Amino acid sequence: MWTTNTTLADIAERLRPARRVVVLTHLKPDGDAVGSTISLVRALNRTGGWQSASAPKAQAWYYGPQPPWLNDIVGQTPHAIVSKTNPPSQIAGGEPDAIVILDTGSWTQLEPVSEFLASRRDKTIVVDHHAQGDPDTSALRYVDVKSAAVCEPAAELCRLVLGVPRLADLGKDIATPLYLGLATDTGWFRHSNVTAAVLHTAAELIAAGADHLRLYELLEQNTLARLKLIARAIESIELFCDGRLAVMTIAHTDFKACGATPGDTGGITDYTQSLPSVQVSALLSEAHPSDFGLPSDGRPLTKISLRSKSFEPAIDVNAVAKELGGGGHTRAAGARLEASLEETKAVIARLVEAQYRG
Ligand SMILES: [Mn+2]
Repeated sequence: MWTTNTTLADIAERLRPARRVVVLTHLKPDGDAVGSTISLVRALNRTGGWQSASAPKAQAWYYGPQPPWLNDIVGQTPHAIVSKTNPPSQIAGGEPDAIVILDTGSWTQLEPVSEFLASRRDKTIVVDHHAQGDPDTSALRYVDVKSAAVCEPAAELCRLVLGVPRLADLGKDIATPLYLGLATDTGWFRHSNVTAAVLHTAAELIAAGADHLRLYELLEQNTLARLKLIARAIESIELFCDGRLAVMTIAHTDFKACGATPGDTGGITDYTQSLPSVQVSALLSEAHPSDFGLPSDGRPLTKISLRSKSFEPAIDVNAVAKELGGGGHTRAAGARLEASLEETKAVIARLVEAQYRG
């Protein structure tokens, strides 16, 4: 069962005395993934103990397509990019005492590190806010599906690790990446997952000095390549289910023609969510197996991003994604399919239609 079996206080208790901690997250890290991992690494490295510049106590690892703002957020904080030529065995630099995975607990989101994790389950801790995950990834789990972002429990974990009374005491360097996760997973505090709790946490983080304006300007800027990609995505819009489902497609040739990368697709589903008749938005983009750490066998691969609005009858896009081996949240979910864009479009139209029929 994908449920909590520990407390944040217990996790903090285990991490504080650890000498070497590896902090992981999902493929293609987003604001919540980078924000939660970098803030925890910073908190752990502030706890002192055995560490030096060349061998820090904690480091974060990333894999899959990287967001363009990654280096701005990460700065000098210890981290590594896992790739075929830079595998975990090479980066680890010694056996970790603990491994923390934030913002996922699904093997499909952890492929580049799955071998590394498989033999280290006993020392692996997951903190997540997704409805699904694989229990055999980790010995200890803290799963809070009510959290809008994993940066909510991650903020509390940082507070406990540092032993400070309030989130406002975390310091700007930890508060800023945490705020990034809250802001991006809620669409800058607009989506249905906004709660009093997430706004309280955001307020505390701003009190701690979180540089919210710099984050907004950094995250919400476009490159010309991305703007051109958005134009192509909008050009591709097709409506299904009496106008309630909008599908956009991005082919390899679109990425190439625009000079864009898979990292440029974030937030594009919001455009069709602005159509009054549309309840479910799907963005289908042609992907390379290597984006997911998979070997290429020549078969087509399509990445699927799904969003749904909350008006009735609300559609659970997590249920749709689950049928394709993916997952996420009720209003935002994703999956990938070994099929062409056209085939995937037909599959999505059929699955969403089935949701309406109940
Ligand atoms: Mn998240």
